[in-house]
Amino acid sequence: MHFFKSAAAVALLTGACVVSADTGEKGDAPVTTGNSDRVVYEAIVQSDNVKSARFNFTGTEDGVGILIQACFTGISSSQPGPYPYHVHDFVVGPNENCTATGAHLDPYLRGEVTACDAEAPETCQVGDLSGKHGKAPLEASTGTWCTSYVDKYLSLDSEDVAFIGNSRSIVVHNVNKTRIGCGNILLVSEDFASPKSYPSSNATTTSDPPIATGGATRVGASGIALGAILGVGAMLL
Ligand SMILES: [Cu+2]
Repeated sequence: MHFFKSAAAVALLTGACVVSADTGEKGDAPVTTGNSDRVVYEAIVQSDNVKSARFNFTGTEDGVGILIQACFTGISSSQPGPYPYHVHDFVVGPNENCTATGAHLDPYLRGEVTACDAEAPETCQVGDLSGKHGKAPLEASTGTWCTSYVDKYLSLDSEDVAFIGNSRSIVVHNVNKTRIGCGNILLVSEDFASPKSYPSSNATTTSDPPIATGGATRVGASGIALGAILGVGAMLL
């Protein structure tokens, strides 16, 4: 029998008629702990429609959740946004095939029939970053837009079903859900000496990105370079 707990069930019991958050067949996502702020993952998305979307993932000082810093640049202006983006289950396929990344990371089997309620993030698909924290707005088309937040339900522990590493990827979508760019989430450092020493700069453009070897898409770059890009986010800590 599935464990089912949601406000909807309460509503049925009380006879109320409300629209509410779904939760997973396996329940709500638990808050993750033990996420070291010395561990750094990153993902870089580049495609015909996404000039650049860079993501940096680290643990937190108290180990609760993951700090995510992201900057989006030059998403095709013919698509005014806002743009959803998510952690997907699998790596990018050959020839930058985003379809190969599969579905959203959803270990608690929540599904996506009902949209994520950002007021109840534990009920959302674990990988639904934009559902929980907001989509990338029009500014991501016209220039660069950055964001920074802690997601309490993703994990840096390879034993955790909400682990972002190994085979996961980031996919950026158009408004109509079309996949317009994707990149693998790669480990940068397991013991980054000083995660808060990223130089702060207003880096708005970078040199040509390195091409990943052995990977299926153009991903890569150094954590330091990304840190520079994301310096603004680091300053928000
Ligand atoms: Cu997605």
